[in-house]
Amino acid sequence: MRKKRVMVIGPTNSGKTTLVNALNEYEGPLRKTQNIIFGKNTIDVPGSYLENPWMYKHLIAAAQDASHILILVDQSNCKDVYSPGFAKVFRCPVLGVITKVDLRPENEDMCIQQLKKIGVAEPYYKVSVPGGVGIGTLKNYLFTKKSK
Ligand SMILES: Nc1nc2c(ncn2[C@@H]2O[C@H](COP(=O)(O)OP(=O)(O)O)[C@@H](O)[C@H]2O)c(=O)[nH]1
Ligand SMILES: [Mg+2]
Repeated sequence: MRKKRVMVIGPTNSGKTTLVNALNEYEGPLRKTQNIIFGKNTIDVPGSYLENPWMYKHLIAAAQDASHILILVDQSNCKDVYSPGFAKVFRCPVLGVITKVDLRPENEDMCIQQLKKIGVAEPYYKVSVPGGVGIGTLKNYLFTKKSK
């Protein structure tokens, strides 16, 4: 079986590739994601898979290789592209992540409401990559082996 990775889902421009690079400790240039990119620890899914419900089958197929799913909501632009209850289709743990928390703090409540509507359980992780906020916490949670 393929190694399990963290799959990152979110609309175009919500900070998926930036977050994936931070989780992989990659500091090179950003490239727009046209296809699924398998990183060291991550699966970066193009926003179009989410924005077109007929492409959900690709998300669900890619999720077979996921240890966790991160569902991103962008605090700087919290347009609602998710179907209600979307998070419930996955078998592995789903975490809600609010990205770009350095921008538009007044949108925080709207982002939280959106994650609830999607069916993601709290607590939610708040991250800002340039601010270095929340990345360590998320990495610890995702990559630290828990004793069974
Ligand atoms: N201010 C701020 N900008 C961010 C943050 N994360 C990503 N961005 C910017 O948001 C834009 C889209 O990011 P990208 O990772 O390519 O989004 P993707 O389309 O979801 O993969 C880029 O210009 C990033 O530099 C963040 O935490 N704070
Ligand atoms: Mg991308």
